Amino acid sequence: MTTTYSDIPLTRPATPLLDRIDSPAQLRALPESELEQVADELRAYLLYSVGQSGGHFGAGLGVVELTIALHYAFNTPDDRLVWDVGHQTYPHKILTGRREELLTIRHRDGLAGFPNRSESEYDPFGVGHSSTSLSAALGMAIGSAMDQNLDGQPGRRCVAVIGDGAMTAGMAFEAINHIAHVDLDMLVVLNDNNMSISKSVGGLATYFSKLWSSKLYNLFRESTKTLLKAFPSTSGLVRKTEELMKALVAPGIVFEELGFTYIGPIDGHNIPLLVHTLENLKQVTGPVLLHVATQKGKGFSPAEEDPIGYHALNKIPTPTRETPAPQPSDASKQPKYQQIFGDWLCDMAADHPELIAITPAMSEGSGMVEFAERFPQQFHDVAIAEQHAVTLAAGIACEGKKPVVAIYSTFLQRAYDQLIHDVALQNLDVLFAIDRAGLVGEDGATHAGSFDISFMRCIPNMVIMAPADENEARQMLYTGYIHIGPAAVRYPRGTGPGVTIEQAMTALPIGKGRLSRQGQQVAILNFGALLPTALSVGEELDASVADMRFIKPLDTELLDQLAADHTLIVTLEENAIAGGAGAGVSEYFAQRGIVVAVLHLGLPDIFIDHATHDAQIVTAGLDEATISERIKARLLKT
Ligand SMILES: Cc1ncc(C[n+]2csc(CCOP(=O)(O)OP(=O)(O)O)c2C)c(N)n1
Repeated sequence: MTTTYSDIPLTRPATPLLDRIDSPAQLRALPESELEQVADELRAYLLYSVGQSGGHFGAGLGVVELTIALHYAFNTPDDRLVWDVGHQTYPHKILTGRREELLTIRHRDGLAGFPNRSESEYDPFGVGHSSTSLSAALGMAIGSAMDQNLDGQPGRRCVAVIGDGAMTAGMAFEAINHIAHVDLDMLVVLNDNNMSISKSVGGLATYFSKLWSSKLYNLFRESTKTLLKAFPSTSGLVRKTEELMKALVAPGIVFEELGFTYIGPIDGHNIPLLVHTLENLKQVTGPVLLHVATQKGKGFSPAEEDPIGYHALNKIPTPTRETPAPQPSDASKQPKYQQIFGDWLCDMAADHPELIAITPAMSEGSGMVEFAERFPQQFHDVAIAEQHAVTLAAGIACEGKKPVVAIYSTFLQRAYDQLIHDVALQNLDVLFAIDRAGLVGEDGATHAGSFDISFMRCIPNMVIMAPADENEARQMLYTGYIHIGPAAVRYPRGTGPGVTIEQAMTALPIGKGRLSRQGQQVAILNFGALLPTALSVGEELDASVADMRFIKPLDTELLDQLAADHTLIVTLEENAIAGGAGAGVSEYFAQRGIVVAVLHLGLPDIFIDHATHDAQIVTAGLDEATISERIKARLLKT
């Protein structure tokens, strides 16, 4: 029985058994009868630790028992355990020698929020984006089979753990198709909690729900004890086991048809059942899919009741630590860019019935919850399916409607061909609201929106805008909406400088920037959210500062004028320098034969690890002091 907590401990709970587990081998040395206690202590420690550090929450709580059972049954790290997305791996990190460091998770120089190959040998695959686990684990299974053929030893087992949300992505389907074809030994654990970040949507979710509520599952639950007795846990009675398992397979199960041995659904919080099932599955050859039913937020009542709100948790602030008041993350009242987008969407939809908003499973993060409630007919959550989201928008645009694709910069990477081939090449009328542009802080490099300017700027027909403040964001969204053709507005995570937002919507002239400060000698050309920094540096150095607004088309008139009046042009953006907006400026000068000194400031050619956004900005050399130093140093050479 899982212990259910209702408070987050503010002092470290006693975890005598867990404290003795510094590696999965030590876990495996325990008698099975002690695993329930390990689960209780692990959950208590997880609650305490995430309360101290902040971080992903509900998904980890839901896989405490599954994580224990997997490490107990499999010989990790030799056997490969590949977690999908990786936001649920805090229990895995605790059991794999990172218990004490968990308090540093997502902090600078601390543990990463996701599995990371350079962090631990127990993390065989780095992750952060969803639905990669099946392909990666299949690749490992192929490698393992090759080694096995060489030395004749039994191969390493390869296990992928994938959520029902992640299972909705094209990549997962592609891998399932190929796994059946390759037909190697491989275990896929489907961790089905009926939740993505929001409620899981789509035909697959409905199908899983049917399996859950099927007579078969109830029968299975009731006869668990008998089944456990019948499962030989260590013997090699493969045939008997397979026959028994076949009996559990519902006729017509999709996965069976696709070439998997399908088992389940089984209770993902029942450790003995999990351990015995996994032990037995080791005897089964070929691809196996074990369907495990879990509850997101399990064992912490507020998260069980509100799994969406408790997907992640903010660190409990020190002054209030005496009064435990766990807050789901994003509880702050400050208007963020995400809210500005959501408000704009509602305001537009009220007058524009042709508006169709699309999200690939990120309606909360993208600020679309109110819109979804008020305009359900104009809202499509397509599940974790970025490629589909973009081509769906293209199709909608073909019918004279106006799709707005709300998508994080990092996840748009998945849909690059769709952006080029399906939208831009056909010059279709789609607006992209690109969220989390630039560095994103604690989620780290996997989630950074570092590349969208570079990868969009080279695509014909695109109009690309970057607001410097909240009001520009609103007006740019409107500008992109009424523009006919593909347009993108890229805005950062969190809050802006706090300017007044005009309710009235006014289209900006396409390809026109504005001079924010007139100075001399140096002109800082700012693209996007770093304008306040640019203005401070401008004050210090008496430099001109332009809010360029458009990355494409560039305001060439303004460029001509600034190049003529200044000795140094500095471009500033929170995007990779390589191929970024600054590169566009230099290309323009080169084409026109304008000779002027140019300094590009942006994200350097490295992946920037998790830390606060401010710390990441310092790492990138984009803080005020460093920018000022770099400009002064460059001036000395001009
Ligand atoms: C390609 C991609 N799109 C979106 C996300 C954002 N995201 C992180 S977790 C998550 C939900 C995953 O649901 P599921 O696989 O069921 O795992 P659970 O959280 O329920 O354990 C989403 C959409 C992502 N990580 N990667």
